[in-house]
Amino acid sequence: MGTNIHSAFGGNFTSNPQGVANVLKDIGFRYVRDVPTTPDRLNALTAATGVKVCAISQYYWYGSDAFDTKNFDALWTQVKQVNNIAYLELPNEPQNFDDYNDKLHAWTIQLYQAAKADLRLSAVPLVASSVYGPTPGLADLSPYLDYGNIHDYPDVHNPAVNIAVNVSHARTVTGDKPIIATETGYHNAWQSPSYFTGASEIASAKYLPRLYLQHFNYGIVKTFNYELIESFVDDTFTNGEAHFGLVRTDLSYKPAAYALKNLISLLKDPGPDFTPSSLNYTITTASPDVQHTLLQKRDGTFWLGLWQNVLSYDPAARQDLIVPPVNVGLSFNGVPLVRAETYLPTTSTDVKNTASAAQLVNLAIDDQVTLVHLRLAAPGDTNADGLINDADVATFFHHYGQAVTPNGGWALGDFDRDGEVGFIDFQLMELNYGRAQYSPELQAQAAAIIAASVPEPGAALAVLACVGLFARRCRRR
Ligand SMILES: [Ca+2]
Ligand SMILES: [Ca+2]
Repeated sequence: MGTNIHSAFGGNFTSNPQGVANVLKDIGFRYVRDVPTTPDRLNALTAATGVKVCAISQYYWYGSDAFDTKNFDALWTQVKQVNNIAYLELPNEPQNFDDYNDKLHAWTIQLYQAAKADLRLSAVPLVASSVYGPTPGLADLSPYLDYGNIHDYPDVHNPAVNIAVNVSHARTVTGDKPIIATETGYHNAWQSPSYFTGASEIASAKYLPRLYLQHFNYGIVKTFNYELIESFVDDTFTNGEAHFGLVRTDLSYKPAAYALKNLISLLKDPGPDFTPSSLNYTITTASPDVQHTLLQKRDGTFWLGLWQNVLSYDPAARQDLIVPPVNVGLSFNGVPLVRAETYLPTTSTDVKNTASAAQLVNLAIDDQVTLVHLRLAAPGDTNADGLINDADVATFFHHYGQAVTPNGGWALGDFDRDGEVGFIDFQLMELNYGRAQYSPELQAQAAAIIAASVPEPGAALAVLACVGLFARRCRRR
């Protein structure tokens, strides 16, 4: 998750750089996006926070001259001074300028060649410029680019409203390459005379977590909020450009800053990439508006975000809306939960509700994100107490060979849900016996055991042999 900054504009970046660093670290962003105009300010910020930079590769903001090749050498001199560059992005919204096409073509090729020739920057991926509408005239630049780019503004609407069309426009430039959203967000100029009146600060704190989760659902690999700090003071709340920030010009937090801080705090899982496993789950609700995002952490637990995809703010009446919660049931194909905890990150990281050793979780979902942390029972854990131990083994062997109902069978030992307590269930129990975590790797191994479960002649003999082996292992413990 990233955010946009404007270090070249001065403000807090010159008067209170430590304050800016503290805000970035406290919210938890790992990326910032900015022009490289003032490398010293960016380097001070990255040194203080560890954040990485998406460098908008243009020469300050002077119209299309910013990406006229006469200025390329000057831009490149700046880029080479910036530490911690994670992305080199082509110029910002070039279609604001009538003469953009030829200039952008020449600039893109020059940036590509300069980057590839630079020892430090040759592996840094290039991100396309964001575009307004289908832009096949830029498709020939795709070979130079690693990522597509969208600027995804929902205006006053639901967070998901423009994602699909923006992605389709980006794909006219970069085809099926992965997409980064280098800008998205809501402003809070609720007294703006224009149609784009923004949303209240309260509504933004509900919308932004939904927006990030929706981007994840659409496969967008990284999303940058626009922007970290309000651009200037506007006490009349009539100028949208002043009120996109998560924090005000005095660095005081708006509700959305807390919401994203809480979201990051609950969902972060730093470490190397891993391959998540799958979850067989059913969401039962009468509401057509309930949407969700499923995530997994390295410890094997799942995090399910749910919300109603409805307005939290009425832009015509300029007031917050009170959205009644709807009932939502969660179940897992007969697999019980060891524990479920719910959180409301818009306002807090505190646990709201818990359930233990349950087959079904009942939730009340409104227009803010509810995060449900799910620890499912691992195969072998008949009583869903989080341990696979001799008590489970005793239950399992007591029912070994029995036919059971699909939904009641787990507690008796039918861990692969095939209607009987059999050899595959034994293999699954042995896989997890004594282990503290049902990691994604173990979940993948369990799925492979089930996938390979074609009954063969001689299986009964194998069962007897393994039962003997397993019993010895149990005694040793
Ligand atoms: Ca157990
Ligand atoms: Ca079974």
